[in-house]
Amino acid sequence: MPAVDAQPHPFSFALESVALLVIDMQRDFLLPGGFGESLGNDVAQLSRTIEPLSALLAAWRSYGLPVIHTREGHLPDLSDCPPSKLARGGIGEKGAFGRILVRGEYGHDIVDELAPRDDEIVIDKPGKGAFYATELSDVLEKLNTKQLVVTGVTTEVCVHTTVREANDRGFDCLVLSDCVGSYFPEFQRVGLQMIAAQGGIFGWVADSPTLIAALSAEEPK
Ligand code: TIU
Repeated sequence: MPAVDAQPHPFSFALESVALLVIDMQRDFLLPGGFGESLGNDVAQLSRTIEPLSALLAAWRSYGLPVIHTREGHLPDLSDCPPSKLARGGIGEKGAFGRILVRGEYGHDIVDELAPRDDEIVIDKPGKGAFYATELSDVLEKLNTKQLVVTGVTTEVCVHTTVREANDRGFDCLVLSDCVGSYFPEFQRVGLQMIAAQGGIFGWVADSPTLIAALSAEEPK
């Protein structure tokens, strides 16, 4: 059983019961000219995650382990978007990459470097958390998943919400510091601290080279 050197203590997982979650690595959050940047955000704080995440995906896929991607977005008629979210603006409006966070639009999809493979699961979610109003619980039950390695954007929004949801549902979550990103360096730092504080109040934190090294010591399943 691999054990990853992590905060606040080593994270152990079994190859038979672990899955990788890649949260919302969508063009509209990551690319210059997209929705995120149009809000005044520094997208370089997010795009620095693409390279380590690509390397992690290559290692993970070589072990045949499950990968689940998520995308935040809404139906074209926005019927699944709560009025409070709609009122804050942006969603459904015309952006540089199509209607913002609307399913089927170019900006809603995942960046080319991290494109899901045909055998990987893609969960479309209307909220910040990946469990709310999605099939994720059923998917994880079918996979017999007990532990999640969590990556993606943004650290303090969709990653945090999903990790909190997962923790409450009994999953152990390892969050990879170099594979999650926030537009705000302070939120990145504090967001990671919040996960591992108080004895790992809702998760563990390590970096991807440490996880890849632990994985490399194992035989593929
Ligand atoms: N995926 C995700 O985090 N959605 C957001 O809207 N994040 C922001 O930080 N805005």
